[in-house]
Amino acid sequence: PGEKKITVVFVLGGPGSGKGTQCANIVKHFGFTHLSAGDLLRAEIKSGSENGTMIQNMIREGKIVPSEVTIKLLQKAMLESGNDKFLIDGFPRNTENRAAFENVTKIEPKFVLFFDCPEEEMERRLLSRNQGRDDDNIETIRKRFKVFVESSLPVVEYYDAKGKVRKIDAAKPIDEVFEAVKAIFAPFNA
Ligand code: UP5
Ligand code: MG
Repeated sequence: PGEKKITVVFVLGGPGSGKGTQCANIVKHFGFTHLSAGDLLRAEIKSGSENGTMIQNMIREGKIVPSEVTIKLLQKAMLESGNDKFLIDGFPRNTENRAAFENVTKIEPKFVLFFDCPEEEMERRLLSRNQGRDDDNIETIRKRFKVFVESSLPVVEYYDAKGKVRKIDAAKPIDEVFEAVKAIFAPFNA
């Protein structure tokens, strides 16, 4: 165990399950810093970094960007935040992401918040989001769903076996989902 007491919660769930929406609520009530791996990767594309084109192509195909790229962005954002409580949203997305994060940072998540939502509902939400995301088209959405089931759900299962998963029914309206989320984070208000 490291010297500094850092609290990390992984926020996982399928594309459009509401990770970003609920993280914004958690930040307001519980003093966490929200780090969306997808947002950090999209910012990296915009910044014109040398990895930008590679990241853009992978996101368009719904593929998972190499761990070292994502982990570097997460570590930098954690340092720059000055906070010690983090919601890491949309990461780890596969077993390799998970193992690499553990090895590099030595951080174990406090728990995993898992937003459970049927694909048809997630598809509806993504197709009506209209935020100009390159990956919100039906072809890429189907690829994202497939990668989620094949690569990301095993990460949830790994933490579930350790008793660390807090599963939320994410198909309900936003405020009802947040009521369930609040119950899980209540200890952090102390
Ligand atoms: N909405 C939200 N909650 C709702 C509710 N309860 N009822 C009705 N509507 C609801 O929500 C999506 C939409 O639904 C919004 O319009 C919202 O208002 C509405 P949002 O909160 O944005 O859902 P979220 O789960 O955050 O969806 P997102 O599309 O961001 O999830 P993804 O996991 O697909 O996207 P992410 O940005 O994490 O990753 C994108 C890509 O980046 C990946 O496919 C991958 O290619 C790459 N990536 C990596 O390679 N590595 C990483 O570590 C991370 C990403
Ligand atoms: Mg998101």
